[in-house]
Amino acid sequence: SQSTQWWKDSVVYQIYPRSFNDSNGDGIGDLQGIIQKLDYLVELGIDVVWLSPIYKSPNDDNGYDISDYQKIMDEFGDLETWDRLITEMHDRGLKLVMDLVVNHTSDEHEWFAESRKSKDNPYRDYYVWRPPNQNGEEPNNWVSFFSGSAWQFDEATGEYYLHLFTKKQPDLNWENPEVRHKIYNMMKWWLDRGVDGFRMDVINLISKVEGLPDAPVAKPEDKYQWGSDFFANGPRFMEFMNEMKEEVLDKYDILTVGETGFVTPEEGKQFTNEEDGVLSMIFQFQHMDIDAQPGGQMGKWDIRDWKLTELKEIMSKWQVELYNKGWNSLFLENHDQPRSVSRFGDDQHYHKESAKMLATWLHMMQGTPYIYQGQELGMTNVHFPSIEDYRDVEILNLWQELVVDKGYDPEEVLHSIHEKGRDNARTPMQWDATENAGFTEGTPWIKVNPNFTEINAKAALKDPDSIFYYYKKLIQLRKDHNVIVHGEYELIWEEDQQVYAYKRTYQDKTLLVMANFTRDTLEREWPGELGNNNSSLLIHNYQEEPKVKDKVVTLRPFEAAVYLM
Ligand code: ISL
Ligand code: CA
Repeated sequence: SQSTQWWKDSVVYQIYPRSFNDSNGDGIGDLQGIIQKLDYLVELGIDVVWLSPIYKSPNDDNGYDISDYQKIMDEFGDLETWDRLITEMHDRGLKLVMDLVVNHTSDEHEWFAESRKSKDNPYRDYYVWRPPNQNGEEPNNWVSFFSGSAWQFDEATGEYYLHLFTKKQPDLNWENPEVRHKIYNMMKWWLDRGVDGFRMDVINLISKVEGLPDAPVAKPEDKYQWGSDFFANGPRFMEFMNEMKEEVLDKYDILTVGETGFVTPEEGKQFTNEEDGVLSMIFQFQHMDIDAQPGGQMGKWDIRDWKLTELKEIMSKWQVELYNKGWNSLFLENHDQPRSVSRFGDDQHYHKESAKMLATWLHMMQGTPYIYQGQELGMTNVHFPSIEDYRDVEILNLWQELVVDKGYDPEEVLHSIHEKGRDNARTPMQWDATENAGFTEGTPWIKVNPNFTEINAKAALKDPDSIFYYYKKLIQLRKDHNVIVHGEYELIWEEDQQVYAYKRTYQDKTLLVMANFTRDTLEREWPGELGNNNSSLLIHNYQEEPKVKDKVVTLRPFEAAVYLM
């Protein structure tokens, strides 16, 4: 492999183009809008941009339903603008990672248009078709990620097709070598055009268990059941990935990150180790599930209390097990998740403090950090008063199933949407305090969070104490101190339910990270063996330095501090 592993000391910034910056007033963010903001990203200091899908799409799932992999979505621009974008990025030393969505296509992709025509169409086998079962119903009982059956009946041929996501996102049949090779060729086409890597959407769902068996009935009251045992990390997953690696990935010096839910650190090691792994790194989701009921996708709406020790266990397991054996990615937000300051911090009374604390805690760990657009401003969840204000297909399907079909209390469902809905991450980027937060001169496709008058980029750039400049400093620290990239992780104060503290060690350097996850002021005994006088305070999130006296450290609400010794 040609890899120089430049991605190990990089910081990635994720752009959700629809909500980033609108250059022509149609209310939808676009490629030209991104070009206009590249200097903002340079100022922040990030190295890589991961761009959520920009391919041609009818937007049933905002571009995660692709109808042509080699064209640009009309609303976003065209290939010429894209070429300009990547050139402008490379000129500024920024790399571009594209989203690769190949578990499924749009039903409007020409492969599917052909496939559904007849049982003997040459494209029939590009997708997963099955006849109805003996009762004339769906071939199995799998529930879709976005509510309802994972199967859709198609009149033309009297068969069902599989769609793990919406019915406009039919699953590709990876068992078919022709499908795989068309995908590899498409990947090469983009790589030859200059892209620096791929974020691979739900990549570990591509291999399904033969026979597509019924899922175990975990919820007898429901018609459809959670079938991830039969489609996550399936039997041929590694075989397909090795093929992709040989035919495509190994030929380029790129960053690859697999979006892989349902994985253990064991699997993480298998996928990302340097000898025979297949990806630079993966996104694991165990820490994102911490506030959800277990047992499948619907559980995410059922918010559960969690303990700091549970978070410690999850993060530490990944930090320790992948050390020198694989590579982590570090994230608290993306376009599918609520805003971290609202979820894990306090977006009211300790907005700045808790946003900075979370950033410190995450960025000092081992792995490649990802910042989701607006996270560097401390953008928060939005509480739209009505379902009419929401746009996300997952939210709309949930509402249909729970409120319309099953008669749940709308207020309760709306509450869950406020806490966990994906649109929390998709409100327009808050650039300034002018109308529509400076995102568009027209009507935005989704409403702006009303707090844009206070939380916005322009204000942050004027305030030396802003969350933005704090992120900038964290990114710079990673460049200045090897121990942040390479240090071995060790959890300290294991049982502590309020402070998350850990060490990183590399060669003769030790980093000590302390993060108060509560609204209380706490006193802790300064960790003995670290308490020498040569320690320097690298970064902290209050104006005044943390108080360390007589071997006791006082941590104010959401205070974070990092010492180097
Ligand atoms: O959104 C989630 C939580 O509600 C996740 O379960 C998400 O559905 C899952 O991580 C897969 O996400 C990816 O593929 C989906 C797309 O809708 C998401 O935006 C994408 O990140 C289908 O392509
Ligand atoms: Ca636009």
